[in-house]
Amino acid sequence: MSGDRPSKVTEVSLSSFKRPTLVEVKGVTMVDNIEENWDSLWAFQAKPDDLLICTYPKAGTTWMQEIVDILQHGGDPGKCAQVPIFHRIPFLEKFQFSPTGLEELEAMPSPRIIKTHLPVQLLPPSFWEQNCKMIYVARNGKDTAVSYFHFHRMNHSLPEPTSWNQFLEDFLAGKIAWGSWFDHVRGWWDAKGRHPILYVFYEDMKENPAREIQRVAQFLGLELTESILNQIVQHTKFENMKKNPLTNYTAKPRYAMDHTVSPFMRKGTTGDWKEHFTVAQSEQLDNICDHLLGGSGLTFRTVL
Ligand code: PPS
Repeated sequence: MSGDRPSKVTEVSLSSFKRPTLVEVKGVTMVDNIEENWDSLWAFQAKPDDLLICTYPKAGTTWMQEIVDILQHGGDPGKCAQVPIFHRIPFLEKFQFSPTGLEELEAMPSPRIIKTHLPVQLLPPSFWEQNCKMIYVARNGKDTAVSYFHFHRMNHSLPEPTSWNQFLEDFLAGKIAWGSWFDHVRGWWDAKGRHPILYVFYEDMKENPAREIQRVAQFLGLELTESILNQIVQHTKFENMKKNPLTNYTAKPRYAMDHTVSPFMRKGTTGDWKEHFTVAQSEQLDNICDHLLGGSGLTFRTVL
């Protein structure tokens, strides 16, 4: 299977491809095609052995997807299906391209691994009813904002950003696709007390990938030998995933993602935000963190 086709048109070019607009879904800012398909998304029927990987965009989703897929295949990347990661683990709320995420999942045998960026209150209820396991990956807000800004530039499934300053203003106000980062990371943090959710930090994965992969394996009830663990660490290193066409998103057609504007696998570091934020912008984000995450026990590292 190659890249996706737009669901509504057959012939497209970079110039004619229409980026989505933003709308509100139950008070959360979303791309318009999610609102248009909301009823079928909400009615999604999860199965008890579905595993959900949830993130705010740009938190390290693809990294966790690749780790989990390899873990589920006995630690051998060669045993995973030789198709891009976005087909192996469908994106639940993908509606702009055909097949949609819902169609891909319908056709997929169990056990399924599913990717979503939905905030906790918008997750289809069947996931809770079926008591599905969930892995949530969170990344500090500053690096997330920078990564998301560059992703908006190259990914035509998102509105085109004007400037970094405007984008950050919208990010801080939660007026971007998938809503407020602050509400997202906190909502899923609070939910982990009531449900089998493994909460993982991108910064911890950078600091000690072996330790975090081991945590994921334990959560999934899998035992790992030292050599398999090392193999997974090597295979999922940023440099290796960046050059792997099955993980670097170059299999998407150029009308969907233009890697000449900014590569999907861009920097893969903690602290790149310092190249973008002014001191005032950094303090502003810190203050909102204090206000909105204060008292939750949830804290982020912005340098390693
Ligand atoms: S998406 O589109 O929301 O699913 O994107 P997501 O995969 O969550 O995030 C992309 C960012 O994660 C970085 N990345 C990695 N970092 C470290 N190690 C590995 N293996 C890795 N794989 C992906 C990717 O480079 C994006 O971050 P930035 O800061 O833009 O480089």
